[in-house]
Amino acid sequence: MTLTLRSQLMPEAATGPDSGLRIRLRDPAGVEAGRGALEVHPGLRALPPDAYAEYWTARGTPQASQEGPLRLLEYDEVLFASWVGPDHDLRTQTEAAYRALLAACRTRGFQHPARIWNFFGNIHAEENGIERYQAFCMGRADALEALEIPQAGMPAATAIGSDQRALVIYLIATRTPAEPIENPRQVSAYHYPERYSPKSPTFARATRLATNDGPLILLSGTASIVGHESRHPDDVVAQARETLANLQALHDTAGRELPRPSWLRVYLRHPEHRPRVAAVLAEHYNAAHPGPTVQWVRGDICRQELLLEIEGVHA
Ligand code: 3EB
Repeated sequence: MTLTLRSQLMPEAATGPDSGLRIRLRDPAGVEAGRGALEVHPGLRALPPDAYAEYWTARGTPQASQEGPLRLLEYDEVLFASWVGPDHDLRTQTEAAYRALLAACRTRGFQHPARIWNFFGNIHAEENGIERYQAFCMGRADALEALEIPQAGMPAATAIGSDQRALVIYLIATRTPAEPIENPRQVSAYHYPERYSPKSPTFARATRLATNDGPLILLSGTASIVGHESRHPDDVVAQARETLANLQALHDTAGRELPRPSWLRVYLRHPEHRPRVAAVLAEHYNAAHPGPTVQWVRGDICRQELLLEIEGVHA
């Protein structure tokens, strides 16, 4: 049986589906649950004027549950899960979060994480002698190793520095595996040389799910990285173009016949870069009618020199 999974970025003022997973970029970081909905606030700041809420809906009557910092919303073929906890001693916290999240998924028969988002504060600060992004990567890698998640089973992912002191993780898991997609322009993150992190980031560049509405492509956060190296350190326009070239290469690899992106989220280190990046996006997607809905967010990208990152969904 194919699964039903739909994703939408809707104006905040509009009435969205009343059940499913909702993401609202709002302070403080946290989760609201109840009435068949799981609402996650990653603690990021959306850039005005437009305000969107992200909705994920699935088929069936949802079953909500909670185990400490873990919240779960289970549908027939899809499980949404979230974790909100402290982000000090990030390696330990991340490992605990991933172990708890993935164990809860497995117990319910959802062995395959297809997409996961990670947010925590002070991403470039040092902790126990390493940068906190590296500490996060180590905790995550430890948990995936312990749970024996193979490279072919890695989810698409986002990891962004927020302005809050909290670890917020949420994910989408399925009973049957999503198909990972790697980018021919980029070294797979799990093969990055050690200098980026003593234990490599463990994610796929994108994952593909077959749904009742057709193929769904879940794009990981994508930046101006070619091979494993950051490109155009001081040039936000060139970074935007390189990032779009990466997204185009992913689309070409997944299959050109697949749908275009329906929505994108752009994380900007410096909000004042928005008009310049928006011009690059407009140029790139101007042939698409309608082009993707775009949400703009203030966030720190995992490498200091990277000024933006783009994630999204093709549907
Ligand atoms: C990169 O390509 C940019 O560690 O989960 C993008 C998406 C990035 C996910 C993660 C990191 C992660 O390496 C950074």
